[in-house]
Amino acid sequence: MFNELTDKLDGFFKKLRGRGKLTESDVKAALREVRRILLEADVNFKVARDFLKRVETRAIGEEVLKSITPSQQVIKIIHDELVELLGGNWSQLRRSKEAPSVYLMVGLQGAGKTTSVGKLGVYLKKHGMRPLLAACDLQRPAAVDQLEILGQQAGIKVIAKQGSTPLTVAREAKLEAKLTGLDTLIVDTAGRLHVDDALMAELIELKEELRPAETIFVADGMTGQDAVNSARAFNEQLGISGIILTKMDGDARGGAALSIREVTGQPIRFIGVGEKLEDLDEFHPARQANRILGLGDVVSLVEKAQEVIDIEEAEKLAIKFKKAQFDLEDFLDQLRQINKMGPLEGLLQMIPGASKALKGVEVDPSEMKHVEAIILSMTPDERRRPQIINGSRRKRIARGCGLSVQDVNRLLNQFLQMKKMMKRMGKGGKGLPFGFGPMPG
Ligand SMILES: Nc1nc2c(ncn2[C@@H]2O[C@H](COP(=O)(O)OP(=O)(O)OP(=O)(O)O)[C@@H](O)[C@H]2O)c(=O)[nH]1
Ligand SMILES: [Mg+2]
Repeated sequence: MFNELTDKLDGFFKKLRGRGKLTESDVKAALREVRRILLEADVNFKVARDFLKRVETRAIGEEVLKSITPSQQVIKIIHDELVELLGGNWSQLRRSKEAPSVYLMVGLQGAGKTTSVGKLGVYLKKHGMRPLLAACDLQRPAAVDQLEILGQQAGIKVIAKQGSTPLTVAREAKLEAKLTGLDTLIVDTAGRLHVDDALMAELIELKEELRPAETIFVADGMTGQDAVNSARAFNEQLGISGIILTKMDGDARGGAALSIREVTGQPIRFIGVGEKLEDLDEFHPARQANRILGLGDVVSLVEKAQEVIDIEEAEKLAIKFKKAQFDLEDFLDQLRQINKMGPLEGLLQMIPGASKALKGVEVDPSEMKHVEAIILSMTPDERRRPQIINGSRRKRIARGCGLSVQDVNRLLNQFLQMKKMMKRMGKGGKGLPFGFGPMPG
């Protein structure tokens, strides 16, 4: 959904990462480029401007520009501000003290309300709720049929009454939920082509009657800034508490997703990613920001690495990698550092592309003791020049640490692979894991 935006930002970050040092004017120029990218993705003009002002204020700070990885830091700041822009933490739907908790679904015609009623029903059912659906769109006869079909597919009961009024159906549905012990009521409503007084009057009446736990604005993500503007209008006139952005599987440019929270002050709770009942995803700002920035979870990796990795050591190591002077002692040091950061597998998944590149050099943390024992059984000369470790030396090392020759062989293979990979990464200028290097100069 954010593919185009992600591609553009990715190209931009690659350029930025290639820089060793950054000056204030570098940062300003870089942010102008981000601004252009955001506007091309149809982000609201004012939202983009304010967002970049916040990023700039933080990025021009002393620590960032003087740090060893200024470009990484700038990217991290963009990421953090993006998470905030998208709403910070994802929060569960609110529940009412007294059952049923009512979710009133509102929005313009064709936005995806009825479909989303079904999807939300399926989602809540999966999460242990007992939902009931109410067909309160009585503008179009087909709307009731549509919801009844969705209810059948989802195995969820639908309250519907052709020829009645929305208010009557709503009242009946709420009573039915109470009487039958259903804890959740999701209410479909009619849409209009434009925000108009008649539509709002009907919705206000429904809202007063139902006192919903949430009033959810359903917006068509493909319509970009129109979705944002109607969300604002609904919020001002009716009051909404959350947003579902639909059709995010299509070629939505992402502008609505990036602007709607800031403009309305209300969070995106879910996104619709297809026409099927299961095609509803929770909208987690941090994950979405990672996706938009094409970062994998590199941000938490940088954070973790900063906590535990000795920067000076890492710098020295990076130079060794580049010159391929990396030996078994460095290998051991590196493994110890990595080990401090927690399970390796999880870490690798956070680095885009790394789990593939590092395949075969993964070390189970529980194997660390073995690795240490093997390397410590070697003479200092062997550790520095592993190529001298022949068959008889392997046997001696194995005996020394109480492990088998195969264990020693495996370790030496892992080492060679890591060395090869480091050399490649150093040459390609792609940067080493953890964002250290290749060092400038
Ligand atoms: N691809 C895709 N299509 C969707 C999504 N959500 C809804 N649609 C489609 O959009 C069209 C309109 O959806 P509805 O749920 O009927 O929209 P509505 O807001 O209830 O429309 P009205 O009742 O006429 O106001 C349907 O064809 C849905 O299948 C989505 O997340 N992805
Ligand atoms: Mg509908």
